[in-house]
Amino acid sequence: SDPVIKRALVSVSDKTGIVDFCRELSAMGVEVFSTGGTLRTLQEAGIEAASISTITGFPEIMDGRVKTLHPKIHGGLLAVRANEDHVRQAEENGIGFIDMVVVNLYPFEATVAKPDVTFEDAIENIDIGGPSMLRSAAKNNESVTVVTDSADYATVLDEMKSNNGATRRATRLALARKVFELTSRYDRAIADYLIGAQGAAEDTAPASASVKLDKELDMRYGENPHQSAGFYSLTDSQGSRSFGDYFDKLHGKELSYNNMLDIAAATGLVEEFRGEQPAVVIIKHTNPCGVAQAATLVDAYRKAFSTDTQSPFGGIIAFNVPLDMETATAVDEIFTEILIAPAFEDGVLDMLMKKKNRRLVLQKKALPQELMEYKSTQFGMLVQDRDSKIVSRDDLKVVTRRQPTETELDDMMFAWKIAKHVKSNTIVYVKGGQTIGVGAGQMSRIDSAKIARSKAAEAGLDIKGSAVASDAFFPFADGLLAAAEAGATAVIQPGGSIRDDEVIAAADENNLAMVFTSMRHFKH
Ligand code: 93A
Repeated sequence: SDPVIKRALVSVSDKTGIVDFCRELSAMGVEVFSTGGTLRTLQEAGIEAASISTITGFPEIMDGRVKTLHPKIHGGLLAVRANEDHVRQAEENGIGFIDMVVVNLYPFEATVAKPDVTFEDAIENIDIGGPSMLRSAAKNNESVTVVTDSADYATVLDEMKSNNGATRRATRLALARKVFELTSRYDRAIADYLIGAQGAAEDTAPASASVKLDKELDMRYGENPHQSAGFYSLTDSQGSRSFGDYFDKLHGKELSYNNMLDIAAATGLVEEFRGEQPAVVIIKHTNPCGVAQAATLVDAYRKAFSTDTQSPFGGIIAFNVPLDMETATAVDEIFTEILIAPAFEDGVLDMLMKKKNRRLVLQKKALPQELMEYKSTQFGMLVQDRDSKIVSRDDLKVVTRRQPTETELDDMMFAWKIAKHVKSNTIVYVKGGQTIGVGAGQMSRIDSAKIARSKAAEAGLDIKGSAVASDAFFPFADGLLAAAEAGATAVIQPGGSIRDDEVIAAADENNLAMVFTSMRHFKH
């Protein structure tokens, strides 16, 4: 039969209705035990209640962090009444059964919703003892009634009155379910808050409350001639930024919608090589079709171009150092839409301006890595921090038996920087500071790998001894095996697949050197 409720623990932050509820419990002969604030409220209303400390024999300590966390409480809640051992152990340890728990929690969500909440305030409002009592009581719903919602006070009282001071099993089960729904929501809210705090600790800028857009450039059309378009400068919590702040178009036709996207892609990638030896980035439809670094800019250009001698036509080329005459002359042999450089050496502009349509763009300064990035959908705008992080050599974790050679490490780091700027799924083969094959934007990683390999073959480049980068982990060993078969000897990838063990074993079998970056670079 249903257990008669004799002893109740009452500990509530929200004291709504608690006085009336306990008055009735008391009238039915239920002994009420309470924590500090609740006890005061009840006693001030003239209700007979005792301190929880009379059960625990312990004071509330550490600013109330520890008030009900005690075996005399949890033993009293969790003991299975029908279990002889439990009953004996309760007796031996002076534990009395507790038949009812009335608890609502520290108002965590309301606290963190306050605009001026401090981190300390949020942390102090994580209730530990409350959920513990709720969960103990809910687990033992066979014998214990747990009430966490003041809306249930009346129902519970009515039932007790009509059922000899006991609740019914179905009611106890429903109340127990309510507890676990509450505590899972509660923990979710805490985790979400900590995700935000973690972002702040990692120094990522919070998204602005509002963004203002102002038309900066008219465009003849959008992605296609039947779409109208314009370019807007923006102002957000980080200040204002516009195309004109960073770039000067020195020559050529007006910039198009697609040009702007390609300029963003080209400068994003070339900036990875700022301050390093000369680097050249050739972009087509926002993806790099050739990237290289060399002792001279003209060599870097020749190497980048050799990756793919078809796609650069009508492409965009960006340089990390001033554009010199020798390189400009080499570039002039093919038709390109835009050349972007941090400076143009003497005479170079005059020479390049002979082609009327080719746009020449000066990048006046670097785009700050901490700028937030916007991307629009038909239904609103997405805001995120730039993918400004890149691992250093020290961050790489070698997971294979074979350590990478210095040359392999150089190529892996180079490939990784490029992979970050290629649309996912991304596979990039690199050898000797030059892209050998780039596989971009495929729905399957394997297809990207196939494309990268066939691009290398088409360009007549030797893929043997190359390093391969993958923007996200290889889910299975097959992608890695394909790279090994193609001739790659070193692999750089984030790692983190549940099949990493298989992937590593496959790498070892093929004598590959593989490193994990623990950071992926999806690009959509
Ligand atoms: O700080 S706690 O996590 N430590 C505890 O041991 C504990 N026991 C109950 N918070 C604890 N409580 C919570 O105190 C209850 O969940 C309730 O929200 C609140 C009631 O405190 P008072 O009766 O002092 O107002």
